[in-house]
Amino acid sequence: MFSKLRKALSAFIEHASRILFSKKELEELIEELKYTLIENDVAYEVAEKLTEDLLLLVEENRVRSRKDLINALREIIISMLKHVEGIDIIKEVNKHKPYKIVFLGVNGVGKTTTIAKIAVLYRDRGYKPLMVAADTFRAGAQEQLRYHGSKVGIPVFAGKYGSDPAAVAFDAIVYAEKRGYDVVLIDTAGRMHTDMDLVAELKKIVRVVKPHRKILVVDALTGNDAVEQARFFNDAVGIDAVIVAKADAYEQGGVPLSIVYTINKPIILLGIGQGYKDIKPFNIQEYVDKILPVNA
Ligand SMILES: Nc1nc2c(ncn2[C@@H]2O[C@H](COP(=O)(O)OP(=O)(O)OP(=O)(O)O)[C@@H](O)[C@H]2O)c(=O)[nH]1
Ligand SMILES: [Mg+2]
Repeated sequence: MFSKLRKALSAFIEHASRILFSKKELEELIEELKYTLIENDVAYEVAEKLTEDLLLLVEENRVRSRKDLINALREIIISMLKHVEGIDIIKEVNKHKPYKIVFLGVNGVGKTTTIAKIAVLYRDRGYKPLMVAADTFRAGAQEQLRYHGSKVGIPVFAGKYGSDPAAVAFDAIVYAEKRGYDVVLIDTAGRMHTDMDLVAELKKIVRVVKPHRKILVVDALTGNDAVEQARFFNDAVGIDAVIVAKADAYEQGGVPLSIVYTINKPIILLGIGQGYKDIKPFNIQEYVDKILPVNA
């Protein structure tokens, strides 16, 4: 996980540590670092901000050793991630009943699997989740959610194919209220994010459902595209948080940092495999520890 970014940053640190006495050479190396970061899925504006902040510290003579360099990078990256407040979708359940989440994302990113994983998280903590198949368009979409539901033993609410997804979601909420469900997890259609009909449909679902949270799922392996999707969905519908799926198979590493910095929304969870337990909280410290070498 994230090993290429770590390799790139480590190589930079080793090289830079040897030329700390020459500000000019160091500045050139930092400029090179910008492009290495971009190659590892760090969005352009993020790579630019990171290297500019580092240059500033160099100019202020605050980078005099390898240790300073690692500390500087660590602080810069943490501050880019920390200016966004996290949210806890487990704790929030206690504030609303039912607690409603609409999941968004383009096709194939891992949305349905992620919803099943989250339903399991809630169930394991003693809550009663309901999963809702609000994709009434794509053949197989409802069966997929039903399949996961039967695997994990969590109920699924589905409507008829061709019916209005917003109406299905609305009926699901009425159903959940009557039967005492704590959480309603709504799976939406995942056509391409450039599809304006889809945006209209998602807006309608949001209007009707009035979700407590709108969560975007992205596939880490799509790199910069994941960052673009985050930007697109945030502009079009507005999102509260992001889940990065397939982090287990992802080596470049720049996607989490880029998403948080570009759209100013937290990453709450990482998908780390195909099993139903393969999900974990995104932790800023852990992420930084993974992409930077040890400070020794
Ligand atoms: N390695 C890995 N695979 C994952 C992860 N999450 C999902 N997948 C796999 O990604 C594939 C697509 O997952 P789905 O959940 O069907 O994706 P979706 O976004 O619902 O796709 P559509 O409904 O077809 O648009 C499946 O083979 C999942 O097992 C993850 O965190 N890690
Ligand atoms: Mg799906």
